[in-house]
Amino acid sequence: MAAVFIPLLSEDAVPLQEYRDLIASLPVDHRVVPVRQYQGFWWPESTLPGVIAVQRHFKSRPDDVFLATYPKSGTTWLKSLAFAVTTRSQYPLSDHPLLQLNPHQCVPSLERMFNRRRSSEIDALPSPRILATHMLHSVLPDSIADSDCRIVYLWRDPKDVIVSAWHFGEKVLGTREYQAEWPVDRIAMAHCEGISTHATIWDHILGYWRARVHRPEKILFLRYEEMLAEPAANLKRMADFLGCPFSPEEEKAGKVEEIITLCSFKNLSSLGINKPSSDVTDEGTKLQLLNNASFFRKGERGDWRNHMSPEVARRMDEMTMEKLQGSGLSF
Ligand code: PAP
Repeated sequence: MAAVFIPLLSEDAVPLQEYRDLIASLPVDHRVVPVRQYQGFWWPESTLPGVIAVQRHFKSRPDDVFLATYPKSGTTWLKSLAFAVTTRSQYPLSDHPLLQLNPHQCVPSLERMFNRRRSSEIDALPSPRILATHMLHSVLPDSIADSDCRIVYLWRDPKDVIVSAWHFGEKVLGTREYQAEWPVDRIAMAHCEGISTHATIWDHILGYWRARVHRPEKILFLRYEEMLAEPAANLKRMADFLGCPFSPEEEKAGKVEEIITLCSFKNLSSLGINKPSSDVTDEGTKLQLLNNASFFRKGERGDWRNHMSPEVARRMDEMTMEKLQGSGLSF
């Protein structure tokens, strides 16, 4: 697989204006950040122009690879691993772009690039491209959903997703008042009632899972907790799926472990580029307040225990069981 490499570019600060009237006509909710209801789901208002633009204008290529995630499910990690695995013959791991760039600068987020009027850079990428998306499967343009493109879907314990999003929310909003007004338990319970952005975590997972049932060879399901527990086996699965399996020589030379170490939370979060002082590029209006360090917090499983009451955690688990029941996907 060829290199996919997005160099650092100056950020265009003016978001897409084209769909302003359409978006202004959609139902709105201002309780946390402004969200609009579009095609049956609530979306952060700031990301919606990019979603609509992708639906209307994105042209996939048969050999595109999409990394699909619900926000805060391990996107940054998945981007780094997929990028490192597919470009390993181009870059020595000792002098790798991931040592100089945040993973979000190596693998572009589709709707963000469209939102920032940078879709021409996506068009200019050499094939095969690696692109990321938080869009639900049901709102993907037909050019992706009905295509031969491969999709790697990463999911994570919804309780930890909520906790991670809660911490991130404070950074996005730049205020501790948010955390006070919306404690984790309140966000989790709202989520159980279907009040969320990007659909609920369960609907997001199930959308891709059901699509996978129809074309299992094209959609790979990975789980954050399993990747933490068995990184080598899961990395090899991903490499096989992406058409660049590790050779016996590479395995013997320790290439799998080297990539795992390069992309580990410990390593990436310790790099200068991912320290709080580094500027982030390529974010929507709200996210301009962020810097690269915002994508690294703990990188563990089970942090929900420190933030969620046992009753609410039980409710979340019940929801997970109920939603996944009969799907063939086990929690
Ligand atoms: P995004 O969807 O906005 O891009 P995403 O990367 O999915 O964010 O979520 C960040 C989470 O992934 C953080 O989890 P936490 O809040 O529970 O700690 C972050 O720490 C974790 N993360 C980032 N990089 C890694 C990594 N290399 N290994 C494991 N977890 C990671």
